[in-house]
Amino acid sequence: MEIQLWREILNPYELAVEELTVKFDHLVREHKASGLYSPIEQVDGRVKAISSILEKAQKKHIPLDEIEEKIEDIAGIRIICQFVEDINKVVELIKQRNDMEVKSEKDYITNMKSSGYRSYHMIVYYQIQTLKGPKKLQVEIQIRTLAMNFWATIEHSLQYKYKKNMPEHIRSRLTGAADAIILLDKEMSLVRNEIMDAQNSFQIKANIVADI
Ligand code: 0O2
Repeated sequence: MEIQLWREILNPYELAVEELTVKFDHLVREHKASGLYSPIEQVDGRVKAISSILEKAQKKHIPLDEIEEKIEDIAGIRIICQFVEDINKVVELIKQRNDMEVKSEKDYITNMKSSGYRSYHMIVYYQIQTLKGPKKLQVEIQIRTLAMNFWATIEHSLQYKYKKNMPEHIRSRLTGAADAIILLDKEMSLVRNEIMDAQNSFQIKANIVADI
């Protein structure tokens, strides 16, 4: 396919990623401006590289004219949270919006992948405006904690380095690290609960004093 044709296909996805990044970043600012805890820590976005699209199409036997329909993650947004509990809050925030429509969800947190990968995936339909009029696109939103993201980033680079031949001792280290990440997220949740409890009892005390 000509590079010009690729540009035409990918341009709308670039717009979708830019718009959605701005919108999620704005949600963070809205929480902070209202004095609320933001379940979103960080937002990243990317349009899949042409080489990765072609690789996926080949792997899944997808004809070039079906790429936009069958490759759901041409546009990708990654939302990073501090705590596991924040992930569900982000999922609910997305479901409540009327500028995106959820097509499907994959919960790799409850059902961890055999690699050790954990993350919550949503495919949403998102409409952008182009010179030719409105266009509805699919966007993959990955929601994960900082710790899950650390693991996935390292594992992704190793996957890239070794392709299909990751040495067994590295694979088993990654499995061990995935278990450690589960534990770390649990420990951090306990810390979070302590902080919330402390804040609640402080609030209750403050209310009692105010009533006297
Ligand atoms: P990239 O480079 O991130 O774009 P499949 O790709 O066939 O496994 P499917 O249906 O396309 O499955 O989607 P799935 O399983 O929800 O995974 C889509 C994306 O999730 C991947 O995109 C990765 O970003 C991430 N992911 C899934 N499994 C793993 C894993 O074991 N390790 C890491 N690090 N990331 C994972 P791409 O296109 O594979 O790659």
